[in-house]
Amino acid sequence: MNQYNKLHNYHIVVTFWLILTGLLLNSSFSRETLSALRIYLQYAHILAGCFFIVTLSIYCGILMKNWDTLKQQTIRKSMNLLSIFVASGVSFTGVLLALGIDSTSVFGFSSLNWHKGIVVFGMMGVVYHSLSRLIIFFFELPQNAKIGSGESEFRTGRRSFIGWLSAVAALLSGGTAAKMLLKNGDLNLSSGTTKKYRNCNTIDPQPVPSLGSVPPIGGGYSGEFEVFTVTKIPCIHSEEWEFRVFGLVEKSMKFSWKEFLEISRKVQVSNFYCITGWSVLHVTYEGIQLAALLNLAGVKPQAEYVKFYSEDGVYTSALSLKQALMEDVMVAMLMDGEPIPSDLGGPVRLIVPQMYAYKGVKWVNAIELIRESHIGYWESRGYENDAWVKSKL
Ligand SMILES: Nc1nc2c(c(=O)[nH]1)N[C@H]1C(S)=C(S)[C@@H](COP(=O)(O)O)O[C@H]1N2
Ligand SMILES: [Mo]
Repeated sequence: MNQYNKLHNYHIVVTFWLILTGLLLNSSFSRETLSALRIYLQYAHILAGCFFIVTLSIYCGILMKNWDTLKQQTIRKSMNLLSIFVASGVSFTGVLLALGIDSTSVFGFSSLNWHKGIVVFGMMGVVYHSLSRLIIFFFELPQNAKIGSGESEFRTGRRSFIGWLSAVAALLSGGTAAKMLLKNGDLNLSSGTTKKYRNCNTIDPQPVPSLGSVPPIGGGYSGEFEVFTVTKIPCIHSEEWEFRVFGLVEKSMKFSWKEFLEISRKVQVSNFYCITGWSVLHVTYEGIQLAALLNLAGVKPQAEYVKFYSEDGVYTSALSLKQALMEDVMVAMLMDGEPIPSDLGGPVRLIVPQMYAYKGVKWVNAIELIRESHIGYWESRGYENDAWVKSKL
C-alpha cells in the first residue's frame, strides 16, 4: 500500500468518526439516554477534528505539489478546491466551537449553525465521493485493466451513470443532513418570535408586560432557541403551581401564581449562550431579580450556595451566593413581551446571562439556600460548575 492510500484510509476513519460523534452530539439521545457520555462524545469529536485538520493540511500540500499535472482537468481541479474549501469551513467553525467562541455578533449565525450548515455540503461531498468509488470498486474493472474499444465506450456510459446515481444520492443525503442538523429558523436572520414555540401551560391570569417589554427595548431577539430538555416537557397549570424559597433563610416562603405576579419585576436585555455553540442575542426579559427574591426570604449568614429546582423533577443547578446576587440574574416570566412558552421553560425560568445557559433552569419552581455546593445536572456530567461565558468574536 502506498503512502497516499494509507493517508486516505486514515482520512476515511477520521471522517466516519466525526460524522458519527457529530450526529450523536446533535441528537436529543445524547442529552437524555447518553447524557453521562455527552462530554466524552464532545472530546472524541474535537480530537477527531484535530486529526481531520492534519489530514486536510497534508491533502492541501499534495494538491499544491501536483497542481501542474492537473492542468487540463478543470472539473477535477475545481472539485478538489471545493472539497478543500468546505473541509476548511467545517474545520474553522469547529475550532471556534472547541474554543467556545461565538460568531453571532460578527457573522450573523452562531458558530454551531455555521458548522452544521457547512457540514450539509460536506455530507453531500462525502456521499458522492464514497458511493461512486464504492460502485467502481465493486462492479467495475480495475483502472489499469486492458479493455477493448467497444468495452471502453460501455464503460464510459457506465461511469456517467454511476456519477448521476451518486449525485442523486448526494442530494438526498444533503437534504436529510439539513433536516437533521438545521431546525427551521436557524437560517433566519430576522428577529425571532416566541409564538412559534409550543406552549402547553395554562396560566391565569397572564403576566401583564410592563413598559420596556412591549415593544421590547432590545428590539426583539435575534437567533433561534433550540428547545433543550432532559425530560418530557412539563405542562404547568397556574392553579397548581407554587414557587418556594427555603433552606437557610429567615423565613421559608411559598408563593401561589397570583402572589408571584405581585412581586415587582424589572426589564433587561441579555444574551443567551448555550455551551454547545448556539446563542440568541438581545432578548428582552422581564422578571424578578433573584437578589430581590432572596431578600424577601432573608438569607441566613451560613448560606453559601443557591440551588435551583425544576418542575420536571430532574434538572437542577446551583450558583454561589455571590453569583446569585449579580444584578442581571433573574427569574424571568416574559420574553420580548410574551409569556415564556413551556418549550422555553415557562411560566418561569432562571436566566444567568453571564453564564452558559445550562445554569438557566427551565420551569424553575424552588430555590434552596444551602451551605455546601450543589453539583447540578450537567455539572455532574462534566460541565464546569463556574459556567462563565467565554469569548465572543
Ligand atoms: N429543566 C431544564 N432546564 C434546562 C435544561 C434542561 O434540560 N432542563 N437545559 C439547559 C440547557 S443546556 C440550555 S442550553 C437551556 C436551553 O434553553 P431553551 O430550551 O429555552 O432554548 O436550558 C437549560 N435549562
Ligand atoms: Mo445548553
